[in-house]
Amino acid sequence: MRGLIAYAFFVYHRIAMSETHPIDALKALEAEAMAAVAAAEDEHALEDVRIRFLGRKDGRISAILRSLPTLSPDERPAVGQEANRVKQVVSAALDERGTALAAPKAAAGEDLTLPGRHPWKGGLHPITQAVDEIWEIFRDLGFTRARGPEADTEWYNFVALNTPLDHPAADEQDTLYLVDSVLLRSHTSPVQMRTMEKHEPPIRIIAPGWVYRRDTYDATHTPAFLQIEGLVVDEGITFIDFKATLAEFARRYWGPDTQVRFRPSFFPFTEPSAEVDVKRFIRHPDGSTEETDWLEIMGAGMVDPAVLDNAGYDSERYTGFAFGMGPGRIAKLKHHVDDLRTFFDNDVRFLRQFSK
Ligand code: 2U9
Repeated sequence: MRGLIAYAFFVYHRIAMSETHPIDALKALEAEAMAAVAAAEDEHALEDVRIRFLGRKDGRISAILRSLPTLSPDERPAVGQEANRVKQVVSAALDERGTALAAPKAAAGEDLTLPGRHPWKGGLHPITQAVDEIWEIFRDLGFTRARGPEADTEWYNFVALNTPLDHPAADEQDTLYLVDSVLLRSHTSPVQMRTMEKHEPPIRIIAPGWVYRRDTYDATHTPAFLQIEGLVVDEGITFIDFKATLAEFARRYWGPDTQVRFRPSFFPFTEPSAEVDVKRFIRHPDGSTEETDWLEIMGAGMVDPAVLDNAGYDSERYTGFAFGMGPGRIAKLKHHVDDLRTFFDNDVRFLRQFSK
């Protein structure tokens, strides 16, 4: 009886061993892998097959190669050789199938060597970029940024700024009134008035923001637009500070070769007043330099003493200068855009050209 049990165990063991003999297991695995390669319908499925059989961590052929050290020394060389052969055969089949699957795409005109497409993630609007660049230059010159309400009173928007309500600039036809004597600011100047009321000199501020006018929408006007104004008030501020600061700004924005010109003008809140023009010298990649016409970039002037008095400052002691510009106009000049409306049509094919 004992002998019988021992014999049965011996036979069972032989069968079990022969079924799991590594060489046989490898042959079965080879057949299985080749069938899986042939059945893979696309590149993703093919990659799954590669990982399942040849993956370094969990690949089944790799597992057998890794188990070589556990085999007896006389079995090891044959199993090792067979495992490497299967690995090569399956690997070659994978490559061949990969090429076959890619062929129709290449034939259809897809260049598989091109870099991948990256969806555009958006960017800052060109006028916002102009606001940022202008602000950063004045920040570097020691200015701080100020803000105020977009709905304000006639006093802050006009009267305090030396602009009587019967002045053409205060015409109801040009201003968006909300209720009696309250309006949408037509410039950012009320911000400077309010800042002066709250703070003693020295004042060095930049006030960027939206302003509103009853303008028709055309190539040079939009009823809502961004403005950047600046104000400097202190003891001993002269016309030299005024010219030097604005010329320095112009050269930092338009380039060190830029020429600056101050033309006499008139604004109710400044005296004397000037319009500032620049002449750009654009260097082209071929080495040539293009000299532009004179371009008007801003209005400016020494703050009228009456405005300083309205803010509660002693106009005998303090002087200052102020300036205002439209970043929409600046962006137009910079990018050679001739119609302001293209900035607001929100056609991303146009706008994305300006995002970095
Ligand atoms: C205070 C005192 C003075 C601000 C100024 C201009 C000249 C000017 C225009 C440029 C183009 C407006 O956007 S635009 O249409 N601005 O020409 N602005 S001086 O003067 C001030 C402001 C506040 C208290």
